[in-house]
Formats: sequence, C-alpha cells, structure tokens
Amino acid sequence: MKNVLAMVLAGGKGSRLEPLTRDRAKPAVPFGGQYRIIDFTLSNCLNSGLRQILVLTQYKAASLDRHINLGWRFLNRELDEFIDILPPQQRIDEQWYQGTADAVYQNIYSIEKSRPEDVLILSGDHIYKMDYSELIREHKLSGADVTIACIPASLEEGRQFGVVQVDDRRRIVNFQEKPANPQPLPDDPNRCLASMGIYVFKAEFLFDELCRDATHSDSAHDFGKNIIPSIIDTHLVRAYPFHDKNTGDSLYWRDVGTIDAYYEANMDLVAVDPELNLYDKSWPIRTYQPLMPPPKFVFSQADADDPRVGQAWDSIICSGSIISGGRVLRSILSTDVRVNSWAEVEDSILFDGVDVGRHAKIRRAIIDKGISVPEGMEIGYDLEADRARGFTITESGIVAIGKLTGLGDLVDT
Ligand code: ADQ
Ligand code: ADP
Repeated sequence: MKNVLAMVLAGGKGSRLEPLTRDRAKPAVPFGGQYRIIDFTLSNCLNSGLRQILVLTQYKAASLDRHINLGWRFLNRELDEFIDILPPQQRIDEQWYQGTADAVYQNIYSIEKSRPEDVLILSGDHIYKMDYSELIREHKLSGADVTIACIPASLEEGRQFGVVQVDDRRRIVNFQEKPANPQPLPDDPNRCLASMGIYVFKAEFLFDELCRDATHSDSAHDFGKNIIPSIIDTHLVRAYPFHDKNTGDSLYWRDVGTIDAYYEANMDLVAVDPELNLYDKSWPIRTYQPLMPPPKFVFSQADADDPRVGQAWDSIICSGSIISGGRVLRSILSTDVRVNSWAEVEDSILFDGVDVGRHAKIRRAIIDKGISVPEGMEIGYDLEADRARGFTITESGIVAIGKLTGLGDLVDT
C-alpha cells in the first residue's frame, strides 16, 4: 500500500439531502449517531493499510474540515503518512472545480509530490465497508491501466450510475454513464453491473489522461462522463467485483443520496440484526467524538400514578444524552440530546444537542443539530401541519427539520 495514494472526493453538494446539507457538504452529514458519512470511506482506507490520503473539498466545507481536523489528524508525517484536506483555493486556475476529473487535475502537484505508483479515487458519499487492498492487489497483478469497483444494481438504480459490460476476463468492453436503459447482466435480466465510482489508476496514466482531458474544452472533466468512456477501447480497464467486509451474501453499499435512503440506512442500525455491523472489531469505523459524560436514563418513582419513564428500546443513544422521564423507541440519538418528562420519540433521528420538551411527541422525523422542540409540540403526526411549519416532508412521509437561522427554537404555531 506504500505506493498508493488515496484521493477522497468530498465536494459534492448533496442537494437531494436538503435540508441536512443546507450548511454542510454531504460527506459531513451525521450518520448513526456519532459518525459523519465520510468516516466510512476514511476508515476503509485506514483498515486497508492506506496511509497517504488526500481529501478534496469544495462545497460548504467548514463542518467537514473541522471534523477531519479534530478526528483524523493522527497519522505521522515523519513516516510519510498523512490525511490532508485540499481546499479548492490550491487549484491551478481560477475556476471553481468542474467535474470530478477536474477536481483531481487541479491538485495534480499535490499528488505528484508523494510520487505514487497508483492512485485510488474514492467518493466520500457512501456507507459501506470495503477492503481496498484486495482491489489494489488485483489491479497490480492484472496490469490494468484502470480498475473500477463494481456492484450489481437493479436496472432502475442503474440509471443513476455508470453501467459497465465486461468480457469473461472482466475487461470492461462498454461503459455508459447514467444510461436511460441500462444493459442487463447476461445471466440476470433484472440487474446490471454498476460502477461504484471507485477507481484505481496507474499514476502516470492518470496524469496523462487528466492533462489530455484538460485541453478538451467540450469535456465536462468528469471521470464517469468523459475520462472512463474515452479509454475503454484503447486501454485495459477492468472491473473488480465488490466484496463486503461483513461477509455473507448481502452486499452493503448505500448512496444515502435522498432523505428517505438516509433515513432507511440509519434505521437499519437499530434493527435487531443490522445489515451494517458497527461492532465488528476487525473493521473499526473511526470518528471524532467530543469528550462527553456517559448517556443517562432517569426514571422518576416519586408518584406511583405518574408514568414518567426514562427509557429507550431498540435505539442507539450516544454519550452526553439524558433521557429524563421520556420514552424513546427505535431511534438514534446523537450526543448531548435531552428527552424530557412525558416526551415520546419514535422511529426518529435526533442530531447533537436536540432538546425535546416535556409532553412533546416526535415520530418518523430527522431533527438537525441544536434544535429545541417546545413543550407539547407534535412532529410527524399531522404532516400537513408539519409542512405548514416549513418542515420538509419526504415521499414516504419522513419529516426533516434543518438547522434554523436565528434562535434554534422551533415555534409552535
Ligand atoms: P455521481 O454519483 O453522479 O456518479 P458525482 O456527482 O460525479 O457522482 O460525484 C462523485 C463524488 O465526487 C462524490 O463523492 C462527490 O461528493 C464528489 N464530487 C463531485 N464533484 C466534486 C468536485 N468538484 N470536487 C470534489 N468532489 C466532488 C459517479 C460516477 C458514476 C458512478 C457513481 C457511483 O460518475 O459512474 O456509478 O459515481 O456513485
Ligand atoms: P455541523 O452541524 O455539520 O457540525 P457546523 O455547526 O460546524 O456544522 O456548521 C457548519 C458551517 O455552517 C459553519 O461554517 C457554520 O458557521 C455554518 N452554519 C451553521 N449553522 C448555520 C445556520 N443556521 N445558518 C447559516 N450558517 C450556519
């Protein structure tokens, strides 16, 4: 792994995750209580033995920047190990990045500095566990110019991805970016083979291709749209089948690109037997954790007729949170959350510092950082009323409440 440089593209806007991406880039969106989405890709890098990692930021990077600075600064530069953030200020020309290839091209000097043999290009947008060292080993052994990690997807999903066709030695013979009619797999008419946007390039080849593409004014300077399709016929581009570190048949790789997908992926974690195991010591997911006291559950027995319970069932409760006389069911509570007496929280995701007032009831909601829910307010029970309050309601009826400008208190109307 010593000669491999990993580049994590972390500049995506994540517009479909609004309002959670109103003030932060998609890779910085909190996940599973104490993580941010990018923690999965960075942990995969570390667990795979990669020690030279560049993170390319662009859109609303302040919170991502802070998270990486606080939680991911432990590698030793004296040993030539680093996780560095490359903000767009260091670009070659004055333009804002165009496509993903442009983002890498603009940082070509930073890449060349570490003289890699191969460059692994990753996205900071996905939740999954993958050992990149197997992909890199196969890439080196096969002598491919580029190796692309691929996963079977439904034809419907295929329209959002790069779709590949391979020959019997897994050479990619056709690549179409987001095709209207994805071509199915030969042995499965309902599924196609999708690019995960994970590429290993021979470094020299990558530099040549980026420089060539930069001179084409009609190019969108994007790996999926331009670079990959243009080299299929002339170079050896191979597909690598994704293996999940969790073993078993299910291939866990989630784009969490919409609020509904994000909600489902979080809710999977509180299932009795989640598809994504965060407790696997052989594949730890690291993050930044603020110093907080342990979570606490307070149950008042002062009055036998008073049903004030401080309990949580089938839930993830992070440090610093206090459930004091409230009830929490199938939910994820991030750090420093308060659930006060007689309040009820069900099937919901509460970010850092959310305070749920007495008698408030919350169901199927996502509530962003620091919001105080006033006493007695109901969220997720009358969706029309929630919409009228300005909350986002998704197709499947999840209520998402973004950070507020101003006081941070919801006003009960
Ligand atoms: P898309 O999903 O459309 O397709 P894209 O928008 O190109 O992905 O973003 C890829 C990654 O780069 C994301 O992590 C995003 O955050 C980041 N990114 C985008 N623009 C950036 C910029 N200017 N600077 C820094 N980072 C940036 C791609 C491929 C498909 C493939 C899917 C798999 O094009 O072929 O199937 O990923 O998800
Ligand atoms: P995160 O919630 O992801 O931890 P931060 O609280 O660090 O993010 O905020 C990220 C960036 O967004 C910061 O630059 C901050 O100043 C800005 N920001 C946070 N909340 C708001 C808001 N309500 N309106 C405008 N900008 C905000």
